Amino acid sequence: MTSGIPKSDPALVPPPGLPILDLDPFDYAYFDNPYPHHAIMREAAPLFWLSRYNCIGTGRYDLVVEVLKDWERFTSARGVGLVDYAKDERFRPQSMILEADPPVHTRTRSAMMKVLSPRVMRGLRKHFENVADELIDELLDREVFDGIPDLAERFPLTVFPDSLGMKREGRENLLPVGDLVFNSFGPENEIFLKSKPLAEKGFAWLEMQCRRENLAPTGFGKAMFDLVDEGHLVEREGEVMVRAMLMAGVDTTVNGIGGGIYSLAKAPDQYAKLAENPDLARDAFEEAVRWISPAQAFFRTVSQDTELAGVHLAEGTKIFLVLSSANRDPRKWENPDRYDITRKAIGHVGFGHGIHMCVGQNLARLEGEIILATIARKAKSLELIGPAKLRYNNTLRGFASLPLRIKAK
Ligand code: OVM
Repeated sequence: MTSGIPKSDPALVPPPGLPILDLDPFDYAYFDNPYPHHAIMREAAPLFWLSRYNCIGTGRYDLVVEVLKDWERFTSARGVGLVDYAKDERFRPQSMILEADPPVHTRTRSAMMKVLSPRVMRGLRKHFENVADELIDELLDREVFDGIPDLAERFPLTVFPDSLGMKREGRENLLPVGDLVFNSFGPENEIFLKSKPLAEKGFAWLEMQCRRENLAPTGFGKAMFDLVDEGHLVEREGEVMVRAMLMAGVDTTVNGIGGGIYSLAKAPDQYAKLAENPDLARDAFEEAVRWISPAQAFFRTVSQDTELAGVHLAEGTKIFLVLSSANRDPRKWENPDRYDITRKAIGHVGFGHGIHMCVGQNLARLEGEIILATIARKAKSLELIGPAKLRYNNTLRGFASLPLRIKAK
């Protein structure tokens, strides 16, 4: 494993006229309360320069969308983190979907869409509901529990690897590996370095789990290798795509579900509304993805000299896209800081936008909806009874601990 360190490039200087921000969007203080920092980024100008990382950034909704739409000018193939694959060391073997542009991306994305199709999702619903039923019943018996390990981690860690068809042993490596991969999109700071030793042995293990001989005869993994057998992908591509599912599909849904539970526990009026009408669970989850933005930010790289918002951008400039800020941009959202399950949250960029928009979004929604609906059907109250503790990650926003009490209806 190599260490991905962004080497700030002295050739990259701030375009004239841009506000220069000295804030660090990857330090503990920022993560403790990112919202005032988002406001600074949004209000400074459409684009700003981050002096600590020598890159452009935007926290405005319309610009985040504009950049994400335009994959030709703003490439993903040079990495979607701070590191520029054209200049720096890659932290891990390059993804053929996340870190690729068309035409490669078109082929791999289409394979992933087949594996995670709406029809496949419909086939999973009943099983997911049964698992959620049993889990929430157990938690209702306990009444007091930690919403992260006991629920937000447990549910996806049960249903996701099983649906993929992966072996049981070693699954404890999934979260640490995801934690490190999502840290690696940011700088090599203390948060990144602390997550490294925990994941080191998981990387080799994960590579092995992606091989066809280690996958069950049914599930997403098998479906991916069926596409290999049909000639859509070569063997190694099949493995890389299974790896992408395992790296991208666990920590994200844990933080999405944790964020959904936190959102509802912090807004008792919204929980009451949901408990009255559990059919709102899918909207409640969607709004939580907007309000929390479990995936807070990604980068793109300027592929050729261009202009954006009237600013000249040099080829090779990294652009920091603050999805979480766009999701609370008052230019786009009314009362953006309010968690409102009846809001039309559609159009948020919590799953991204454009050709790279989260390919697992319907699986994430299925998991999130089912957990929130099951709680809402069975519990008359959902209360936070102690301090919510953050889990620090350079890309993901979520919690390490959520002390909760739920009472049966
Ligand atoms: C991949 C990959 C890994 C982590 C996250 C992700 C957010 C994709 O290997 O393609 O998407």
